[in-house]
Amino acid sequence: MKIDVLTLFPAMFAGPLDESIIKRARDTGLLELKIHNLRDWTHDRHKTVDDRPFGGGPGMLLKPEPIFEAVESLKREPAKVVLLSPSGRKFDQSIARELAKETDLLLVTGHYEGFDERVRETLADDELSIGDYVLTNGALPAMVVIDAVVRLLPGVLGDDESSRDESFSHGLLEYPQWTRPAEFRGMKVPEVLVSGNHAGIEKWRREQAKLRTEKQRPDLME
Ligand code: 4FV
Repeated sequence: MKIDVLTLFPAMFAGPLDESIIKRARDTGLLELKIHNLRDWTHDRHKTVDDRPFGGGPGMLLKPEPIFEAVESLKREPAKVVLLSPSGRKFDQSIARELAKETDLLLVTGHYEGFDERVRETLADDELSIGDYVLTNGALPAMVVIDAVVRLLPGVLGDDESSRDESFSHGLLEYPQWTRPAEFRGMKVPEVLVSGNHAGIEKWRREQAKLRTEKQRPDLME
């Protein structure tokens, strides 16, 4: 998969995407990730990317020209242009699975009060929000999307890192798990898990996942 990111804060991407599984995906060529500075598509001495909103109001908006020029020069068919903003559809595991089927993504991250509406109307194939809270810019949302999507790409997770039975894979939260020691400070592992009765273990785990979801995320049960 190829992912291009358009941002005013390229340095924010150094670190989170240079470690562990995402780093391995980049090293093995399963992911080609490029971070682009929006200011590279400005032509004035001050590299202006923002301006005041028509009709007044607080703050500044991202101007259309630099973003249009950047997207037009970066977009390769069949790349999907995705805006990151609080007014996007709520990103979740099913959308992550959806995006993992794409070959090329162009993530456009916001800043200030957001985008000139013509960016949304004309350039965006999709718009995603990572949650109902306001961040200082769209860099972290882009990294969240990249992490959730790339780990689903075939060959990225080793067999000991499966995405098979994890949270949201069956619409439920994950069942509780224990590892050695079987007893720690008097706290024992549930008998069923050391019983060797695999059918019993599967049944118990499904029940636990349901109980946890009902308690923590009843909205998921609907
Ligand atoms: C955001 C979110 C988010 C809003 C103002 C950047 C900031 C600034 N993006 N999911 N939540 N963006 O808060 O995606 O433009």
